[in-house]
Parts: sequence; structure tokens; C-alpha cells
Amino acid sequence: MFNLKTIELRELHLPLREPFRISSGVQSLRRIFLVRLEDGDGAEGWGECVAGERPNYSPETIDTAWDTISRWLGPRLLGRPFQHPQQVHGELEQDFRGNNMAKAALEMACWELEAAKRSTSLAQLLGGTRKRIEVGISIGIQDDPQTLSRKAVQAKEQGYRKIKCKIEPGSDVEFIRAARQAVGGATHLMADANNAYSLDDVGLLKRLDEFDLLMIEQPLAWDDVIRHARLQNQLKTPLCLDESITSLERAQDMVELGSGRIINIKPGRVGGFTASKAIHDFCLQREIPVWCGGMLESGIGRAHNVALASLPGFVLPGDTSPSSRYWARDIVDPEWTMDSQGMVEVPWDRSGMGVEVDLDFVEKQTVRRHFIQPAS
Ligand code: OSB
Ligand code: MG
Repeated sequence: MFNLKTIELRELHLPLREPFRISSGVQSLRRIFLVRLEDGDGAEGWGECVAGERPNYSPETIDTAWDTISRWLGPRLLGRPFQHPQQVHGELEQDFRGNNMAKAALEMACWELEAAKRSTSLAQLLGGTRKRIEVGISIGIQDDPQTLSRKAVQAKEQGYRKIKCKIEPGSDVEFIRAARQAVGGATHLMADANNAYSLDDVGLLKRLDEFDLLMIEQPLAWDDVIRHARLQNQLKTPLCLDESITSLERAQDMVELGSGRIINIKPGRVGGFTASKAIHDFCLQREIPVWCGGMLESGIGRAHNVALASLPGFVLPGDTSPSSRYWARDIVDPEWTMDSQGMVEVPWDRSGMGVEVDLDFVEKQTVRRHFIQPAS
């Protein structure tokens, strides 16, 4: 039960340890967008908006989300009583189209706040069942197949349970061939194209069948389900949808049409935890494997992803790498670590998201800050 009194928005900058390249662009600095909620009882909840700097993954950007939250979504939540964070998604959806990442940042912070108020963990409040989760790595597009192979082997040696390689036309078949040869047949290997192909490329994509990939993620357009179904019909390798699954309804469409056999759930993309849980529950019932994707989050967004990935249907390793994969220094204490078996511990018995925010470091990196309060 909570009643929000203040919403604080912050943008801070964190340099990535290495540039991350996907088919639609490269990124070296992450503009991190944090949300901090405070309710009437003085309790606090943290969230992270995963929108990127440019609209190359989804139509949202960090700047559209900042404006949407400040102008519309924040004021809508302030000063009204909520019995449970489950009620927030419906409230944000009312006569309000899209902007899922903006909605998710607030909604997930409400879950974190509620968990903290109940002195329970976010994982337990969400219905998690696992105290450790399996972790995969997402490797950006590399200059040549040898470099990719080297990175894939390194990841395998670090213990990662799944190795995902970004691909694009010109950096696909030979790159994946090299990675497969380097890691051997027993390693979970997959490719993510971030919409870089069309149905004209069926022949090329069929050549990937030879490498026994766990899945190919989102080869076609970001909002497509029809063409992915046509493609899946011609491929042996399972397709996994990422960008296209923006709601429970799109997940149902995927299953009904046969557009893919696996779903990457990113809570930011679908509007938060309530929608993520609905997709998870549907997939569990339909025996569709799901896994938790990543958006180069700081330790706060990572905490939310780790909690979500503790739910029973998350049967495949997530893109929930430890802090040191991304940052020289993360903004949480303790930082996220992975053991040599590729497992990350879920903070099961700690209150809320289970990590403390390093406020001094956050303050040092902050470039803008804004408070939203109820109109008096
Ligand atoms: O498609 O999964 C993606 C990062 C930014 C935008 C899109 C994607 C990604 C990743 C990163 O793959 C995964 C991670 O956070 O480790
Ligand atoms: Mg993806």
C-alpha cells in the first residue's frame, strides 16, 4: 500500500567499458535515467528507464521518456492511494498509448517501493522461485570473425551459460561459423539481428541452421509478427522475438501465428512488471520458454531484471551480465557478480531490490535532475 508524494528523475552518464555495436548503431556512453519515488510514509522506491539515446531500438528515447513522465505519467500517479503495485499498469494504460519504457520505469519503481515497505525482496513480491539465476552474455558486432571467436571463448571460460552474438548483413554466417567452431558444440550459442534482415534474406538466414543455434533473435522488422511467421516456417532454428513483443497480446499473436518459439522479456519494453508477469504466465502455460533480456542497465535496472528472472518460466539464461561486464564502476553496492558457473545470486532475503544505491557516485555522475510533486 502506498501513496506517492515525490517523484525524482535523474540523468547520469556512465561510460561503457567497451563500445557496444548492434546492427542499428554503436554506443560508448550510457545515458542512465533513474527514477526515485517517495511515499507519504517516507519509504523509497528506485527504478530505471531503459530507453536509449536514439530511437534505434524502439520509438522511445531517454528524452521522450523524460518528458512523458514529467508531463503526464508522474502527475497521474502522485497523491493517490494504491493497494498494490499491480494496479499501476492499468492506471498508466488508461487512454495513454505506447511509451512503455516511460511507464515501466515508474511501475517497476512502485514494485520496488512496495517490496521495501513490506521488508520483503522484490523477487519474492514478484512471485520468484529461484535463488540463483543462469546468466548469458550479449557480444556486440566485432570487426572480424577472429575477434568474435576470441570474445566468445573468453565468455565461455568466464562461465557464461549462453553466448549471444550480434549480427548484421556482412557480419553473419562466417562470424557465427567461427564462433561455433571456437566454443564447440555443447555451448548455448545464439544470434541477435535487431531487425537487420528482410524476407529477401531467407536463403542467407537458412544457412545459419547449420550452426545449431539455440535461437535467432528478431531478424525482421521491430514491429513485425506476420513475416517472422513466414520465416519461422522455413527455418529449423527457433526464432525468438524481442522488439515485436510489446504486450501480452503480441505474445499471444506470436504463438497463434507461429512467428517464433521463444520470447525475450524485457520489462521496460512491455510496460513493467505486471505486463512481464502476464506474458510469463501465458508462456509458462503454453510451454514457450522465456528469458530476461537486457538494455545495458545500471545496477538498478539489473536488480529489477534479476528479480524478474527468478520466476519459474525463465528457463533460459538471461542477458543479465554482472556489473563488471559493462562498467568500470557500477552505481550500486554490492555490485552484481557472477560465479564461475555463470550464476548470479538473487537477493532473496534482502528488502526491496537488494542493493544499495551509491548516492555519492550517482551525484557525481548526474547531469540533470527534476522533481515532480502534486499540484497544490
Ligand atoms: O536487442 O537485446 C537487444 C542492448 C541494447 C539494445 C538492444 C539489445 C541489447 C542487448 C544488451 O543485447 C544485452 C545486455 O544488456 O547485456
Ligand atoms: Mg534483442
